[in-house]
Amino acid sequence: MSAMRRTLTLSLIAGALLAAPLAALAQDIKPRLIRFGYGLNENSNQGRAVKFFASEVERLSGGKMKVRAIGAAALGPDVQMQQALIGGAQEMMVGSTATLVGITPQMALWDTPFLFNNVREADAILDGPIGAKVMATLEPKGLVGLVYWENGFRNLTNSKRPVQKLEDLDGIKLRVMQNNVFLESFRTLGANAVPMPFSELFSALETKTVDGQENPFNTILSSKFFEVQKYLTVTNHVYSPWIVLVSKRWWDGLSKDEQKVLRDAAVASRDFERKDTREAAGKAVAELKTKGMQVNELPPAEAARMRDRLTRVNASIGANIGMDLWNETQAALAKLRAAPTVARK
Ligand code: TK8
Repeated sequence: MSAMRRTLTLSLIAGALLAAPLAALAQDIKPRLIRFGYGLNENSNQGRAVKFFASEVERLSGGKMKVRAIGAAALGPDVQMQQALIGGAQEMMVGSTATLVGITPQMALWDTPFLFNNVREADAILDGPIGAKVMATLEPKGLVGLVYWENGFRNLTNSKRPVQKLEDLDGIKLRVMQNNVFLESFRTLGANAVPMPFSELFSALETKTVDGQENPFNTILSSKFFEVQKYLTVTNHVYSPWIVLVSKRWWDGLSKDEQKVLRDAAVASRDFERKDTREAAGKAVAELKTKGMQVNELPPAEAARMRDRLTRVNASIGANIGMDLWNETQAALAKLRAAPTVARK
């Protein structure tokens, strides 16, 4: 090897040695970018909470971590985002627990009709050991669950007729989430239930591909379903949680400090989100009436009939999620219901 070539080789090696720490340094300075997808509009309880989470992450990390919030299902519907997280192509999302049943059957616990009587019960179970146990089933599947947010108690809308009794649902083409409990539940009620991603719902209602759907008051308002749905029936048939998810592939590459930032920001966002969601829900019905929706409560006898029919799916939910989890949940709820409620917030 000539002297010149040796010098060249040496300088190339020296260059490579220098470049390595520089690259590491650059990575330290460049903020970690988190693509955070969600399904609703920016102007919704979901959008507001994602925004809050983003600012918390930035604050807690001193600007070293940055959330890019991408709403309105621009990164795809829930199921597609879940796959992107598992594959590592996207870092975070928030979406319905109901669309996760294909990944982990235990999530179907939350789809049980009339499982929770009120938000106090929902908070206690979701934030307690049972909520954590269900969340933990995601990890071996490539997803890390951080917290549950409130989507809310679901209510029924349609464009055909006011639902005053069970039989009014006969033949109504009703969009449901991509989830067997919902499908079975509404078929049991006599509706023609069709599973469909949320992102396709507005135009399906507009073009009358489906006649109706069910979602919490807030979503009916923020997604402008009042423009294409005349009748709203207050059923509160199930409490829907949302869940904040992280790609496990990506999560495993974070430092302990970075993971802590995300966990802390998630807990703060949960408290913000539930408060905001409950305040907004309290005002949403009046607003929906102003927008022209005709709202009715089911007469108590009809509500009881609906409840009776819907809870017929309970046995199959128990079998799917495992009887231990089912019984543990029922016992925890019984204990909560027996406890004095004076300490209620
Ligand atoms: C938004 C959905 C929505 C859910 C549904 O991505 O699909 O009806 O209630 O909140 O997750």
